[in-house]
Amino acid sequence: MKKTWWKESVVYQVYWRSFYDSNGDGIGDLEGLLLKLHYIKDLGADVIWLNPMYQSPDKDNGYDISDYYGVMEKAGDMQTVERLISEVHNLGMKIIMDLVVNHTSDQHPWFLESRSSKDNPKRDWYIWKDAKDGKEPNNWRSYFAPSPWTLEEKTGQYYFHSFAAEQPDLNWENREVREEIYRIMRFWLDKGIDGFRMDVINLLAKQKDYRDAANPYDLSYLGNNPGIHEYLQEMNHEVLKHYDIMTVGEIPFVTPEDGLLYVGEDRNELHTLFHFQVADDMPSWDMLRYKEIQKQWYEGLKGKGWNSQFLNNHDHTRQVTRYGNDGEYRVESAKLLGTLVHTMPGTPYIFQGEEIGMTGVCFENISDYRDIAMKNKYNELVRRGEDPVQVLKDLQPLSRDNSRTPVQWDDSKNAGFTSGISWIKVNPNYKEINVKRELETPDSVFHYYKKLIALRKENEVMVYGDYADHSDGQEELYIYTRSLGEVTWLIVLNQSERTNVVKLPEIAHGTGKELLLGNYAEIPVGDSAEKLVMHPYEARIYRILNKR
Ligand code: ISL
Ligand code: CA
Repeated sequence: MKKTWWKESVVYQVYWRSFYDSNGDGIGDLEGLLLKLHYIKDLGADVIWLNPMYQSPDKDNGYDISDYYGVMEKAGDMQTVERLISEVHNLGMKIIMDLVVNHTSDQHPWFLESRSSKDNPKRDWYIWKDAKDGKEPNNWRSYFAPSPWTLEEKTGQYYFHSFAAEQPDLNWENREVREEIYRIMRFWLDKGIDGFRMDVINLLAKQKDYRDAANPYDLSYLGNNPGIHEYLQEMNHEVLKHYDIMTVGEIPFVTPEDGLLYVGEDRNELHTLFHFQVADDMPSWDMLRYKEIQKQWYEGLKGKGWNSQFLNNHDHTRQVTRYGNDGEYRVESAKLLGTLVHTMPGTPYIFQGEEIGMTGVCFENISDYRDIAMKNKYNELVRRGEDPVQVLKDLQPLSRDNSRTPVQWDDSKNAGFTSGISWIKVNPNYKEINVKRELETPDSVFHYYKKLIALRKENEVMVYGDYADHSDGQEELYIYTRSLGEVTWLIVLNQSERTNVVKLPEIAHGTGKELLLGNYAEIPVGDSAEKLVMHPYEARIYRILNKR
């Protein structure tokens, strides 16, 4: 595989509105990020992924853009963005921005024009259809609404939205639309950013006939439609290939086979992707499924394309709560999951707060939640007659707000996030879990992450090493190797609340092993050349010493 900086990097995701508030209005902002840049640098991250900060009515936390050339007032202004880009670069890091071009806000001037009349020149910039039998054009659902079709009374047609009604989809078939998007991309790249995280980029092309779906709840009809690869190749040709950048596509509903069509190195589309097989198939931890997914992606992309590794982000419940143990073994388990993400093949992502083991939340009231996806779903079910208490309970575990509460900086009011009233409640556990304490505690989650990242910088095997699973079929243990040339690393994880005896694969027998990193302090007792005794949620990384 060709060596590139973005394969070797660790990306840190900044959900700025919950990162740090510099002016006391209760909302994190870019100035706040500037004030805390050294913290990200100290952790060792190489690249910052900044969630959307463009001008927006903010119905979906910035994923509904009304001006791609403007900056949301809450976030800051253009000057601050420019300062941010140069400060990040001064610190030797890079910054990538969100590119949200499947849809705009319904307040974008393009849409205001488009909806105004059937013969408006911008009519065709969005997707308009006539009613079918006096109803929506088909039986589909949208991500955030019961139907992806909303009626525009004035012109009597429906417009299409894969997400909320406030997020109409652009019509990528229209050449003017594409050209305008490429202009926007060049505008930001010319400001010096180092790439894009591309929001639901495989949704750009739509099914031609909008036929009814057999199962409308399986939203996969929204993505990977004919034409998508032509658009991405055109985008690459027009814009991407002219810059030294990284691109990561958010690509739901893909298997490794079609994933490769997006990131194959010979395809001239994207560098890497987020697929959602783990998130979609695993509401909670499922070791066998996880191993299978990793194996398939490893084999599918090997030598041809590059993967990304993550277990949470701003849309998915914090990993220690969803996949680990956020009670008795929070610290161990947060470190174990970090070990996993950073030793799997692909570029690892850290979502802000993950590095201190932040946990999900369970607010008492629907009014404490802010997430449009959750609120719309709640309203739909309650309107349908379901019990509001039960509905809330069912939606809580995977609510996107689980990961959106403010970063906990210290044990002062509002966790030191804001001096004002926070836009979303702070997790009540901030007195125990916060950055200040993490920095002061030598064996904290933060310091463990720091070591993990440093290891990646010093050891190419972590980036380019071959992967092999030696624990097929085992439900609590994950034992795998990464190897590059003469170097072999062995990673052993005990993803359970029990002490487990681990039989080592033959490759580790009769040779020495050097423990490079582990999440327990004591020297292991009971270990031998053939087996290890592993504590609950214990994780170890060994270097296998070659037989002489
Ligand atoms: O579950 C998912 C994939 O199967 C989701 O995470 C999915 O990727 C998602 O809902 C799309 O997310 C992105 O686009 C949305 C925005 O609300 C999210 O925050 C963003 O990450 C619409 O722009
Ligand atoms: Ca602010």
